[in-house]
Amino acid sequence: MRATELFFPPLREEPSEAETISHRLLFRAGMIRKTAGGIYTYLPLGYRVIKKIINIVREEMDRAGGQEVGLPIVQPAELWMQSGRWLVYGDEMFRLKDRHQRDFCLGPTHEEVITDIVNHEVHSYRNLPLLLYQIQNKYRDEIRPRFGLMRGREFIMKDLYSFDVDEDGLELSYRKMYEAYCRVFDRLGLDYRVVEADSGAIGGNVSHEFIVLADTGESTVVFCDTCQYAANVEKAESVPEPRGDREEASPVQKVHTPGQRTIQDLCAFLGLPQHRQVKTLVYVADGRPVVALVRGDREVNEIKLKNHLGANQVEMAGESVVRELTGAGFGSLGPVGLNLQVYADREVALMSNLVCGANEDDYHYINVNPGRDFQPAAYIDLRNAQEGDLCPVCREGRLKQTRGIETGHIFKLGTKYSEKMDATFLDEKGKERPMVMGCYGIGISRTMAAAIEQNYDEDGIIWPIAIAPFQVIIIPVNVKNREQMQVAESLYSEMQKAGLEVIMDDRDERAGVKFKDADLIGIPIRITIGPKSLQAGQVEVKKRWEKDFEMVEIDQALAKVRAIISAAAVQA
Ligand code: 9G3
Repeated sequence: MRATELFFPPLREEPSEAETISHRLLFRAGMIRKTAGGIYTYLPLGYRVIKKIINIVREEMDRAGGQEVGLPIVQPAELWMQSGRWLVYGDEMFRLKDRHQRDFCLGPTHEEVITDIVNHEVHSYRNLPLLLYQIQNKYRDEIRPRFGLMRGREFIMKDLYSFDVDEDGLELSYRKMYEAYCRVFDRLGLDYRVVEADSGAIGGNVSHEFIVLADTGESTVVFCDTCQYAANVEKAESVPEPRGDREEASPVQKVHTPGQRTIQDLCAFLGLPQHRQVKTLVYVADGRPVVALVRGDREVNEIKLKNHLGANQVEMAGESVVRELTGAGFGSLGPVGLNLQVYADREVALMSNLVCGANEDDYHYINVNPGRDFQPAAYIDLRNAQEGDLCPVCREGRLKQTRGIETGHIFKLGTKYSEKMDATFLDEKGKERPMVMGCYGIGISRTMAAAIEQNYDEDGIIWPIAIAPFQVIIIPVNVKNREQMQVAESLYSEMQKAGLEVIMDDRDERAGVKFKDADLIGIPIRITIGPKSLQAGQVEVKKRWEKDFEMVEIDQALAKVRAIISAAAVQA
């Protein structure tokens, strides 16, 4: 490819609404353009990266025994009614009507479609297990599409579905996929962690996320500094640890605390630390009010509350609802004398002489003791695990916290869909049984963005070699200099013949502009042909991820480039 022929509209200025580095750089490097909110066009350089990610994913799905299919994007509502999910996703689902006024949706995922196919076409245990996958656009009408490709409304996903005769079979398929995903992310050259994750509404209760580490990631993961435990904080189990400051229960006292609303206010006003207080939060779960209690220095984990209640929807109650239910506003709430369903984090049971709101504005209770002064409906794991917590698995190590981007998520689904979609098979005894399923996703377009979030510097993108749009860029400093162009052209054709992905920057531009664009786009290897180097019969070879460059004999350039590529490659 020659730069003068490449459809490459670089942006000199920063796109205004871009909030994350990958969004900015994908724009500036002429890789994507926004067609509508959350809807993007991939320009040639960007699409080359997408295709490379897809190829690696496809190879590893095939190696794991996956068979690629093409599933429809336009899905009939009937299938979603059969699974009972047509109304579950509300506005997030893109819906449309055909000319006969029949309801369809643009596929946000494909459990219903694939299970319907398997239901009609597979009837015997002899035809199982089956691993079917596709790589296709998905549609989800996010309320706030943001961060460019990271949270789009149309995005590219690889989704694979496994069908087995029983749980043991699912265990095998799940492990095969787990290992295939590790090979994918190793080959992509990304630093990732596999963490236990919440399964959400999809069903089943075992799932793992593949998190590409990046400080800008939306996912918070905790991992043990001693054993292998790692989990998304949505799922991570918290351990109630006694603080060793237990006291004899003193009599409750009601204290006038004018204008004291926050935990911090009360710390100062009462001279008591955060962990001697309790936070009382009112939620509405599927329309019913519930109260959550956690220690003052902790955060409520709403996913844990939702999972414990088996609720579809859990959201904070507004102040007016809170006032109606408790007689007080935020900041003065407490469990004492509250006739609502109260769930307390297990740590609260270990507290003594705690402080909480008196359910009366400007009044709090001190010396409140769980059991004596209030009885929660249950003590449950209700708080977010935090850095420094005891590890719930080895109970020796301490948890560390880091951030990242969820680029893969694999689930054990069990029979949830096969029962609803009647996907059954006859076992060897002729007995009809529901298939046991798993589903496995990789966000292709999100992975491209995540790769940048993890690999960039002040000059632009630093693509892992496996997914760079080109492996090598040849830059003649002065395209009007016959000698420089001669060497550039011969290296260009030599590398092309050697099967390398090489782009020649033959634009009549100042060298500085060419270097900046090469760094911005993130081409891993840059070969510069300039007057000084030619005098010595050499060219400059520079790796994008290093500061300095090497001088190499012209006839050694190809060998040098090959050595750099093979040193960086992870075996396929
Ligand atoms: C919907 C809408 C949004 C959704 C879903 C359905 C997420 C939905 C969960 C999954 C689970 C797995 C197969 C590949 C890996 C992920 N958002 N999920 O089911 F109708 Cl609007 O998609 N599916």
